Amino acid sequence: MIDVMPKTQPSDETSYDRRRLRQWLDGDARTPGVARRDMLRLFAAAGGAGALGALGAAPAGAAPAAPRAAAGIVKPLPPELFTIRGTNAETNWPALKDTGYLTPADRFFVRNHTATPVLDAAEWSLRVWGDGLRGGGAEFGLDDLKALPSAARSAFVECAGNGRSLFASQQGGTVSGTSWSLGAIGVARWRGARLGDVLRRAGLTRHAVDVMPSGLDDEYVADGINLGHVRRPLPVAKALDDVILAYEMNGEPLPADHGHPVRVLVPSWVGISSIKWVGDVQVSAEPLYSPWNTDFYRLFGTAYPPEGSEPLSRQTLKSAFELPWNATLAAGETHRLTGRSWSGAGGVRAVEVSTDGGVTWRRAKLADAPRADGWVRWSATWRPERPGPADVRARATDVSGRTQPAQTVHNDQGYLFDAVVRHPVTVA
Ligand SMILES: Nc1nc2c(c(=O)[nH]1)N[C@H]1C(S)=C(S)[C@@H](COP(=O)(O)O)O[C@H]1N2
Ligand SMILES: [Mo]
Repeated sequence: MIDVMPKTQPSDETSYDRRRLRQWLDGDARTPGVARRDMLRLFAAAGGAGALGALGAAPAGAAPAAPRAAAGIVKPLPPELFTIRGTNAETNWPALKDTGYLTPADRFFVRNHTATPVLDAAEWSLRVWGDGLRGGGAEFGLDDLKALPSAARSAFVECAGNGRSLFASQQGGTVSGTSWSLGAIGVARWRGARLGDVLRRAGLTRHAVDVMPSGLDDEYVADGINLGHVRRPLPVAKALDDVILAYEMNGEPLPADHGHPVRVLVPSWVGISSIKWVGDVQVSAEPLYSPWNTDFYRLFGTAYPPEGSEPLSRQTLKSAFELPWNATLAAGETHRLTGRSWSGAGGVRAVEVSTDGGVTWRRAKLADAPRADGWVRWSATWRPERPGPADVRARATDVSGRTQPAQTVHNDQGYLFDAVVRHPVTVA
């Protein structure tokens, strides 16, 4: 077992993305047969919740009267642990209190474009193919992957749209997509084979530029248009750096909802990179495109070029309290507020808390050292005196020196919300 994976080559994600953006501008990046107009409409339709406007938007974290079973999720979804949003299940933050560093699988959020397929590990195999390989590619069974040296890493999986509802409830914006509060994240210990080892055994050449894993779940059909299997290209530099083909989550075989028998795990990147139920990996000497790196998972809006930003890669910086939305706290008593903060840019090194509407801030006590790809747990005490409505705020600073801003620049699909969240409470 190797816990720290050596870097195989310096990451050149940025130059890669620039090149890909040029090709996008040249018109090479379209999803075949689907116009951008249609894609944006589809995206709005696909979120399950439709457009989230300033008017009529539910406050973040307010659980609608939801049915207890989300179509297509296998594990139980008790209401104290999850809020169901269409085909997805959001973790309720209070359910993470006292869970320790790792998120137990029974309360880890689920984001499914369609439904969880129940796959037989004995029947499963992974095909690696494409013109970035020499020879005709290769096929790996689960035993083949387990015969390779294993790598393990504690890392978050977080949806790029985590916190999306706050664009509406806190900033008055209108965004499309699943109306997540802050619970589209979990941290697990993932173990598997290095994607790099598999690619090299399959005959990787130096001409390869992109690697595209594809899921075995049903093809994603939105508004009558079939977008194919969920898939998204990765630059080969990232694929060789720290990506795992994971067959274990927290020491157990991967559960069905999280990709059994094997998922891709791309540390620190947006959740869509971590393809579940992976069935094949295309290795290409040309840049690859899918709806998930062209029309989805880029930033669109007035602050961005008409063609959108570069494809999203690393996650941003966020904090959340392990407290119900609109929690009631007794006046004149000392409360221990707890929460977690995380960053895709190498870990969180400081967290401040404000209980007076952002006028004064004090250092939270950190329970963890900064952890790349993970979160830090923290706590702060508060003795509210005056009854009435109030809010609590947490503001993280990561090891790159970035601090959560007061406001996030708007983007139409509501990705990467990183502003300080005003978490409402009632003092009684
Ligand atoms: N095959 C497949 N992989 C997928 C998805 C999917 O719907 N199908 N959803 C993606 C998205 S958008 C996210 S945020 C993560 C969620 O992982 P989880 O359900 O294990 O929490 O899986 C990603 N991988
Ligand atoms: Mo996601």
